[in-house]
Amino acid sequence: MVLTELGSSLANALAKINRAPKIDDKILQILIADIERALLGADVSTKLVEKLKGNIREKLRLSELPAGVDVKRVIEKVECAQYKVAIQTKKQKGITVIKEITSLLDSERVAYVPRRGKSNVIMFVGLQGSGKTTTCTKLGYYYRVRGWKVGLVCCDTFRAGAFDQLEQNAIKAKIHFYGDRVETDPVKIALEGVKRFKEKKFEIIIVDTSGRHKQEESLFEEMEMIAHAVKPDDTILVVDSTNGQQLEAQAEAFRKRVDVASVIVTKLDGHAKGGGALSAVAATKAPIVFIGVGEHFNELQKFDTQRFVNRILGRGDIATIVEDMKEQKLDDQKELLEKMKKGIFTLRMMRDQFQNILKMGSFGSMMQMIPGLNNLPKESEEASQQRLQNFLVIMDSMTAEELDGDISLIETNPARQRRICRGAGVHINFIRELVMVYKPFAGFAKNMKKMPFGKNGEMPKNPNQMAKMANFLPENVLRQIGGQAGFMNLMQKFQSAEAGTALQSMQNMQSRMKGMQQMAKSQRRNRR
Ligand SMILES: Nc1nc2c(ncn2[C@@H]2O[C@H](COP(=O)(O)OP(=O)(O)OP(=O)(O)O)[C@@H](O)[C@H]2O)c(=O)[nH]1
Ligand SMILES: [Mg+2]
Repeated sequence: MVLTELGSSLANALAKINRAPKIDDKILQILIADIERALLGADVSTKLVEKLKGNIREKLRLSELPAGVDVKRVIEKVECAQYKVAIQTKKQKGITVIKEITSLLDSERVAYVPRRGKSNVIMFVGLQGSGKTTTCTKLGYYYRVRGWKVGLVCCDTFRAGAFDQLEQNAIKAKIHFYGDRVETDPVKIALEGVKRFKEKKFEIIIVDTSGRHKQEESLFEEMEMIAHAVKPDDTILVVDSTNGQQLEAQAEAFRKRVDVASVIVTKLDGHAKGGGALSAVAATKAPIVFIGVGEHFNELQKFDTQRFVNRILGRGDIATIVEDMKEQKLDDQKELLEKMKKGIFTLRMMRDQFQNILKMGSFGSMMQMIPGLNNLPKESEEASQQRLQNFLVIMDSMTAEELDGDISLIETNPARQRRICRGAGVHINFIRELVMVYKPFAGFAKNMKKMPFGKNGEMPKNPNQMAKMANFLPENVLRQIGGQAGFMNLMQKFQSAEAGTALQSMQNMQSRMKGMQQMAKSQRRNRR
């Protein structure tokens, strides 16, 4: 998980404030010292930490706050209406502790946003091994699953095997690809690839370039020539987070030679010192647009500073889930709901839901966005994701009759089970597990008839009805999201993330959460 350690130390520091009976300067000093320790531990530069401390001390003067202001909220909240009033009366610049931490990662500049119906040429640059080729494919995949027409151009003629690497990635991610095994001039390839994709009205054209192990003149010259030839709309610098604070100098060096419009920071998965990398890049004022959190195509997360800080502090990020679902048109699940309300839930429906989960990004990154579920160990996330993939392969080798029929067709027929598993190339145990995961889903659908949904399938708004709804969740899921109160809080977040469609998203989430939980459960059972 990204920066889990930093997140939990900051959250602990803030929790101390909440526990303190009275907030005075001494408590504030302790908070500042705790924050300093946490940030330095995550490799954030001393210079930036000193600046942050100075800002908090200078701008958060407890004695100057008007009477009646809730000091705890002032210290903690990202946006605090009460403090805004205080600011207006005192004519101070608004600052809270979390806002200060957020500003460490904020680059202020606005990044390029691709436009639909137009050819957006995006060129990737960066040092050798920073993750350019992997990230090109991840970004291509990101746009493809959102319905854009995507093409990849391989201009790396420097490293042997570069062509094959990108071609194979493109095939796996189902993205169009252009490259030339014979041509040695990267500029010619770039021109030809971009021209072809433009002619065919591709909307996202990604140009992968070669890297060098350090900032060499030959790398910069090649980069400049390609940029001059294809005139990219966006140039993305890819940097490896394991380089920590050094990234400030690296990003500056690239920006001197090409117009780096935005940055992607890779390899942030499980890297405790990523705070140094993110803050070093932000210090150059180039906006971070995505972060790489694993080697798979879906392990790319859109980067939004405030949402990111919320996420690492364990406050969840419902807004991103709702946005992702809308972008991928996963929020329109009327048909699914209608069927479930009639008590119908087939294996085909489960397969579609599992595919949706995988489209949303990695399992772990999605869990991180749900308050209360963001502390699962990495190992269990990976195992769950793998299990999900196995289930999909199994369901792919089923006939229509098996996918749409009663589960007893499979459950009571060992010969059928063997045939399906042979086709899928998995052990027979997996199908038994699949049946075990499926059954509670089907049971849940049967229960849905009794749930207090509105006329059009919407979630109840009335608190009593909401509480009733919470009782339909499995006990352990309910406990993890903080009981009835946690559930209601989550619902409200969905409602405010986007009224209307978000309610439906919540319903989808409910069934997904149940599925995840079942998987975690069967996993624990297997381990025993
Ligand atoms: N764990 C992890 N590994 C990553 C991530 N992004 C890239 N990698 C790995 O980093 C290694 C180098 O990635 P590439 O995409 O080949 O790097 P590159 O910048 O294209 O390298 P050159 O073409 O040689 O300049 C590969 O093993 C990738 O799988 C990430 O976000 N997390
Ligand atoms: Mg490469």
